[in-house]
Amino acid sequence: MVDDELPQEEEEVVVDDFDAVDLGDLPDIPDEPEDSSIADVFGYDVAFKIGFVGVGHAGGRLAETYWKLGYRSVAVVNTAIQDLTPLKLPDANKFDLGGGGAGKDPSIALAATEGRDEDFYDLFKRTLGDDLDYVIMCLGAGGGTGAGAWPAIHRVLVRYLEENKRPARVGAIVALPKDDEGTRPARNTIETLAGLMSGHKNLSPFIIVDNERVKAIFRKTSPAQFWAQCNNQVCSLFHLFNRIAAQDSPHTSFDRQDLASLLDGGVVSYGAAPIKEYKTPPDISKAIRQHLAGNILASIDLSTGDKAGCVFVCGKEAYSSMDQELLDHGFASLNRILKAGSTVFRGVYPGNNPDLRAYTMISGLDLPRTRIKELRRIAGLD
Ligand SMILES: Nc1nc2c(ncn2[C@@H]2O[C@H](COP(=O)(O)OP(=O)(O)OP(=O)(O)O)[C@@H](O)[C@H]2O)c(=O)[nH]1
Ligand SMILES: [Mg+2]
Repeated sequence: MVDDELPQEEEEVVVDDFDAVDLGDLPDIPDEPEDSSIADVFGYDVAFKIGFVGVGHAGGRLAETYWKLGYRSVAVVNTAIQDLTPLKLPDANKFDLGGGGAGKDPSIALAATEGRDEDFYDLFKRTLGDDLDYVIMCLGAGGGTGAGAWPAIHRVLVRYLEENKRPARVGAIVALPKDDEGTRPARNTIETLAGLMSGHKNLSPFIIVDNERVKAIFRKTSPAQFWAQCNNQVCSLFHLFNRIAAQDSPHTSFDRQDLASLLDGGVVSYGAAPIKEYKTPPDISKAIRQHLAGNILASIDLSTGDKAGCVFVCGKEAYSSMDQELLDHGFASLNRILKAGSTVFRGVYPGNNPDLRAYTMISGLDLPRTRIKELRRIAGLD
């Protein structure tokens, strides 16, 4: 090192005559804007900050399930205090519209929301925080409260996000009734779906749970566990995508942008397939197809989808010994299931699971037309 590159010792500056300039009374400097974000409690990163607003009994339980997973931007609204009380959420996150329930009549809940916009706004301010990437409304389409109160919740959520300079990305998780619930829930559902799809709401992601399939899949579950297990399946799988998209893989990462493309694509469906045998290409593609077709989300023609994410989580043995071409075949098989020209976002992660698992989300789907037809018939509309 040459001499003039050596650090120079700083010369001490001595101020012996200090003449202050007269600037009058200096205005107060405002404090840093208050940080009103609400921290989730996962202990690991997630890709997006997501808030959940549950409306009605089903919606409240779905939102509570997200709270149990570690999300903290959660609010629930009901017309029946008796449905709010059992939810394991702080009282500040619950909002009672009053009236003791809507008795499966959405017009009662709609009337109960009139003039309550500012109450909803305050609830969102108190419970959701201001740094949200998405907010998802959760509701049962066949009841009275969820079906009647969601339009006001949606309207105020959009305003809340806009005023907080957040993208107005609002999605929905909607539960369809079982056949044996009868005419009224079926009719409410048809009207609710029509409302959710009308105008330029662009609800995204739009997740449709079919309770007729829940009934079939959880038929051996005790009544005490029934809704908890069903809701947990829907919510924990969705959450897993949010978690995976924040993790780097030494192989192929499914990233935040990939997940955003799927969540912004409208109607989505997702499934998880454990793949015990992975010797031949069909072992992989068949497992993926079966689990997308046999889960509790409403059955949708997958060939209407235009984007998918497929993440393989490989146990040690699979990661170190299986042929890479099997995974490539799995990705390619999804491309063939979807609309021509579709995109499949890929992820391959080494995991602690003993087997191989495929987690798949498909987006840009049509509505579950066959199920809607059945519900129209039950509603006496066809
Ligand atoms: N997936 C799911 N569906 C549910 C759950 N609870 C109720 N449902 C379904 O939701 C519909 C009834 O909606 P509720 O949420 O109970 O009704 P509500 O919105 O509270 O309306 P009212 O009780 O009429 O005031 C039915 O079709 C049920 O099958 C749940 O926890 N999960
Ligand atoms: Mg209710």
